Amino acid sequence: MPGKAAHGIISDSGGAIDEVMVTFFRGPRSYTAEDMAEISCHGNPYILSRVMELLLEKGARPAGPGEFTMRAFLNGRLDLSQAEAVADLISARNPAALSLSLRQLSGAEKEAIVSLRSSLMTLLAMIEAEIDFEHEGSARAGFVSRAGLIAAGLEEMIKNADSGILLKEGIRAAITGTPNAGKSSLLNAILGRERAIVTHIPGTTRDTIEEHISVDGVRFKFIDTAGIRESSDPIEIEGIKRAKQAVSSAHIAIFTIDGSRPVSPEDLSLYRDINSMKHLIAINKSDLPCAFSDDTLRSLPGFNAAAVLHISCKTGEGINTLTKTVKDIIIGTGGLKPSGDIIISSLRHKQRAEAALMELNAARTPLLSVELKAEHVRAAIRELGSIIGAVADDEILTEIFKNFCVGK
Ligand SMILES: Nc1nc2c(ncn2[C@@H]2O[C@H](COP(=O)(O)OP(=O)(O)OP(=O)(O)O)[C@@H](O)[C@H]2O)c(=O)[nH]1
Ligand SMILES: [Mg+2]
Repeated sequence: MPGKAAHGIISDSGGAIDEVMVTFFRGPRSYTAEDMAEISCHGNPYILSRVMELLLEKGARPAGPGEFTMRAFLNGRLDLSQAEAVADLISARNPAALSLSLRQLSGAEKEAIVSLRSSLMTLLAMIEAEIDFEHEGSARAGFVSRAGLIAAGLEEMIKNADSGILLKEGIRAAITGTPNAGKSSLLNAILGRERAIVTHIPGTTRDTIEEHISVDGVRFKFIDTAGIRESSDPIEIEGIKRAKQAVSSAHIAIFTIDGSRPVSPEDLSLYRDINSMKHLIAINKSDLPCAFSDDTLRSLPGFNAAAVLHISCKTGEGINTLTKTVKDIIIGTGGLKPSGDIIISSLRHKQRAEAALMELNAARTPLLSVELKAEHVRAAIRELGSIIGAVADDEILTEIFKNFCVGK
């Protein structure tokens, strides 16, 4: 009977395999909107594979990655942004990402996009009326103000998208500094375990080491990197190259200095390389006497640090303050939005929204012919439509669903 679970024994020619519950869903009231049966077995991999074998023998086939969700989309049960939210939900690893995926799944994003898209359609209708009847004046004024409003809405959405993407994917914080500053010790202290090798030998770390950690519900990726210095060792040179790449693609750098020694020319030269990006300075080894004052750093040419902190990876002093400060710097200066203000939280959606805005702005160019205006607005409508799947081509669909785990 639809919606009711039945209890029974599943067996093959060799006898009973498991005691199971079977639930039958009659379409369209099912996940995919098709008729579906769900068999709940006991979670033993051996039992599961026996049951699976039996079903395959009887003519079933395993679902591909994202197939259930793709069917739900093709059958109109979910729009594209909701289908993508399912994938995000499955992989959400912190409360902020979870709440964003749930909002997207509930259709909050779809609603916002549909509303902007229908405003664009009204705009298009106004332009087409102008083409048909050539009554210019008042229609033109209406176009300018309406187009401006829609563009502002899109801009706001795009501005907040980075926060959404950051919250979902995590903020990359790269630990950089000269050899022996204590970078690997810092990664270990942040994680609370001995993840990276620490030795007194300068040049210990070669590869970059990345680990995720949640700070107050925000996902971070801390990256330990090779100490930067002149080197002739090919392995170290490769490590330094990777270190520089990791730093340049990070959202924030943690410039680590050994506070027990005077600031060196190498420290100064490295600082010049990173001072244009968002960064803080961690003066490490505060358990030892400090060899220079904060003022020495503050008077450095191009000093631009968001914070200067004293820490000791040995005693743990200042480590919690450091992670909180990193988070505050990102949220404060990056204007990380609370999840309630975020509509878009995927790069694909942001790119489509940007493309829509570009088309709309092209349509707003003064003195453009009405025909061209209409053309640009139509393109903007198409771009927004591709977010929710109103116009989805096969390539986009394959790309989206291939990232799903098998069976959802
Ligand atoms: N006293 C003291 N020693 C520290 C502290 N942090 C690190 N050290 C020591 O400093 C040395 C270098 O530490 P690492 O963490 O390996 O330094 P690193 O910056 O990763 O060095 P490379 O990987 O070579 O670039 C080790 O001997 C650590 O034990 C600290 O807070 N206090
Ligand atoms: Mg190291």
